[in-house]
Order: sequence, then C-alpha cells, then structure tokens
Amino acid sequence: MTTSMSLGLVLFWAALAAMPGLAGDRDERPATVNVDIRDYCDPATFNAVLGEGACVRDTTFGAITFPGFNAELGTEKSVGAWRFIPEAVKSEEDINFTLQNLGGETHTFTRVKKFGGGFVAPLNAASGNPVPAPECAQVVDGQLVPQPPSANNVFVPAGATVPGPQVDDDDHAKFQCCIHPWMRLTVNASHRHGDRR
Ligand SMILES: [Cu+2]
Repeated sequence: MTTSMSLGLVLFWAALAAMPGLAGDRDERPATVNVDIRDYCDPATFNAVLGEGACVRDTTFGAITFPGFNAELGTEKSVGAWRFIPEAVKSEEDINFTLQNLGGETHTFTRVKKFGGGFVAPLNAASGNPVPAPECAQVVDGQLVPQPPSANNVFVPAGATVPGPQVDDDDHAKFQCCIHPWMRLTVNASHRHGDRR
C-alpha cells in the first residue's frame, strides 16, 4: 500500500468518525464505570487504635500496619495503597459509577468543587489539606462534622459494592474520599460529540 493510499484511508475514516450518527458507537445510555476502592489496612494494629471493626480485611496478600501507614503519610503526605482505581476517567457519555470497596476500611466517594480536606482533622493535617472541602465536612465550634451521606457523598463500607453518583458527559467532576483526602478521581469531559457550551 502506498503512503498516499494509507493517508487517504485514514482521512476517510477520520471524516466518517467525525460525522454524528455515522460512527455507530453513539449510545445515549450512560456508561457504567467501576471504581475499585483500595486500602491495605492491618486489622490488628488499626483496630487497636481506631476501635474494633475499623479495619476488616483478609491479609493473605499483605497489610500495612498503623505505624507503617503513619510513617508513609508523614513522609509522602499520602499512602499509595489507599486509592481509587482508576484515578482519571474520560467521559464521552454520561457515567454511572459503581463503587467497589476492596479494602478493609470505610471510604467515601464524594463529589467536590475543589479537592480539600475531609472530616478527620489529623489526616487533613498530615496530608497537607488543612481546609476541609465543604462537601465533606462542616466546621462546628472548631470541630469537623461529616456531611450526611447523599447521592454525591457515598459512604462505602469495607467489602461493599454500591451504586455511585452520576456524571453528565459535559461535566468536569472531582471526587475524593472525605476520610483520606489524597484518594481522588477526576472526570474529564471529552466533548467528542460537539461543544455543548
Ligand atoms: Cu478513604
């Protein structure tokens, strides 16, 4: 195949894909995006400090102790094993999130305008997020009070799989955990189907 022939084919397919309704993959139903919520808490050492039931998980494949967690948080301002997977999503259509907590602690999946702290003051301080995101916490008499659960503030217990928030394809959305503020996910709208703004 000559170079000009290949180029012609590429241009043909590019033109076809750009025509609304012809690409064949446009589907008005929302896409389901699964988010894995992970942590690596060690039940013995976490529960000794945080109380029975704070961490419930199988440690066959390892665990990070409470002192280990605090050591990493102190040097890195985050703990890598506590995270959302994926951390970035491109939205080409509306999204329905499904949230699966594969860790041992409760996490939240909370839509925020701006990333900030959560409702646990020591974790905010240690992670460099001194100001709580208002969607996560209110400050009452100097104390952080968690915002109640809602469609955009979903609490996911250890081991649970629950439906998450919905995002429109023209939204740029940010989600974080209101307990561990470094756990974040960003949705970027692609505007593949034309500019709606
Ligand atoms: Cu969390």
